This record gives sequence, structure tokens and C-alpha cells, in this order.
Amino acid sequence: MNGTVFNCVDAHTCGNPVRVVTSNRPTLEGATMSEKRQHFLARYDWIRTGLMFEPRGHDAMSGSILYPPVESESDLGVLFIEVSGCLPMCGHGTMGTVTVAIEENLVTPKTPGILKMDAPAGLVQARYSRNGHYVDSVEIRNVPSFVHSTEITVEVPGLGRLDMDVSYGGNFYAIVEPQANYRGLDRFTVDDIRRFSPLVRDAVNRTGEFVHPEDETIRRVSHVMWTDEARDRTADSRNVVFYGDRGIDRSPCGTGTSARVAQLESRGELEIGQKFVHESIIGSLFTGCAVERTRVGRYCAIVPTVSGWARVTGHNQISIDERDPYARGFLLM
Ligand code: PYC
Repeated sequence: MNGTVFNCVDAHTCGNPVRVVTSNRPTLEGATMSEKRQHFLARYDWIRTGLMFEPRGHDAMSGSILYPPVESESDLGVLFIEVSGCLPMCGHGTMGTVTVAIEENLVTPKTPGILKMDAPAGLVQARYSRNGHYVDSVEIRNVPSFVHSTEITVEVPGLGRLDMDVSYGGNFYAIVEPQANYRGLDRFTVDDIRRFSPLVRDAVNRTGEFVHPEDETIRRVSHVMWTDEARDRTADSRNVVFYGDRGIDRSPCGTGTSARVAQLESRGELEIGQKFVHESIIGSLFTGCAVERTRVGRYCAIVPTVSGWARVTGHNQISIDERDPYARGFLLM
């Protein structure tokens, strides 16, 4: 095979893809995964675009690259790669990465059943349950999540005034609930989500600065969550998350569920310890929970857990050959 060859294990978490790169990772500078993320973006972004964009990926492709841990008590470091860049944290990506790492024997956890991962956004602990060779389900204890701003009003061309909160769950989310100018997901098509989400994101980012108090490289609202009542009688709420230029999460979104749990807990609509079942655009489910209260800088925060499952779909050897004019990929806009 010509060019640089990447061995990948392809999987999906509740419908959303996770391509785990297991060979040819570049050596990255930095003492933390956040610093390594910056180095990767500056020097090696062609690996991300080559593996995530068409013709090797598609406009909702997402994945991770495995690294040795940076903290002595951790088992693994992880860099998330996807169409919109390198996310500080990715919940569905973590569930998929843990499933692949355990099923493919890529890591030996210090404590069986628990995988501690250094992610760019911080330490994430995953509890997984096994069924022989397989990982049945994964529960992640995510980074502390908090509501950044409430009741922001923006004017969205084609929709009008929309009210929303901005909440952090590993990425910053604008959370739009049903209201006069957004009647809910049943009256909003996939084309509407793709058309209006970037407008909402631009408008909300113009209202102020959204910066993580402990890591200023995590900034700006990157994701837009549209919520509605659940269809599934076992779920509490439904959502669709938009990110990048065209990405729509097929899973219920791990960092999005964390941000939503933080929002509902801060309003008194969810108790500490109370389960919150979140439904995706395709009907798959994650269970979120605020397990304890904490602080992030000046913000009241919660520690969320989110559980779901992932399944391996194949083993892939992907080459990126510089003779190919589309070696670094392309996306249709
Ligand atoms: O599960 O956190 C998540 C996620 C972010 C973007 C797509 N999925």
C-alpha cells in the first residue's frame, strides 16, 4: 500500500461513528493532552482531515487516536479527531474508544472494569461491563459540567428571536428548547437543523465570550442542541446536536447530555443522583446523571455520568498517499 498507512478499528456508539486509530500516531509535544491537542492541530491536522473527510470518511465522521497516559494514575491518553477539529472531549467517542481498546486488547487497565483516560478536557473515568470478549456498556464519569449563561436571546435569520442557555459538558452548547419560533423536532427537518444551527452558533458567539475558566484553549460555542419531548416512553427528553459544518450526532451526544444534565440540575428540574434518559435523532438512548456538585472557577458545576454502548463494525487499513489530490480529504458544503 502506498503512502502512510493507518490501522483503524471502526465502531459506532449508539449510531455515531468512532474510528479508533491504532498505528502511526504522531509524537506530540506537551505535558497534558490539551497541549498535545494544540501541537497536533498545528502540525498534523492532515491526519485528521485525511481520515475524517471524504473520500475516506464523511461529514459526520469522528474518531480518536490512542496515546500513553500523561498522568501516572491513568491508563490511556486520547486525542479526539473529527470533522470539525479536535474536540476537547467527546462522550460517544469515549464510549467507542473504551470498547475498542478493551475488546482489541490495546490497553491493560490498572483496575479491571475501570479505564482512566486523559482527555484534552481533563480526566475521564470509564466503567465498562464485559460479556466475555465483548464490552456490553460503558459509563463515563465526565469532566465537571456547568451552565455558563442563561436566557440569551438572539435574532436568527429565517427563524426570528430565539432564547437559549449556554452550558458546558466538555464542549460549549447552545441549548434551544421548544418556544414560539422553534416548535420542536417533529416540525424541524434535518435540512432545517443544518441551515439554522450555524446561524444560531454565530449569533450566540456574538453575544459574549465563552471560555473555560481553567483552560482558555476551550472557547466558543461549538455545538447547538435542539431539544424536544421524548418519543420513546422510557426516555425523559430528546435532542439533536449539530457541530462542525454539517455534522449531526446520531447518538444522544455524551458531552451534550452532560451539558443538559447540568442545565436541568441548575434549574432544580433534576436531583443529584436522578437518572435522565436522553433520546437521539435515531431513537438510541444514553442515561445521564449528576452524581455530585462541584465548582469550576466561579461557576457552580456538577460531575455527570453518561452511559451507553458501542459496537465494532470493522478493521480498516487506510492509506493517505500524497500522490492522491484528495489525500487530505474534502467536504461538500
Ligand atoms: O458524544 O460528546 C459527544 C459528541 C460530541 C460531538 C459528537 N458527539
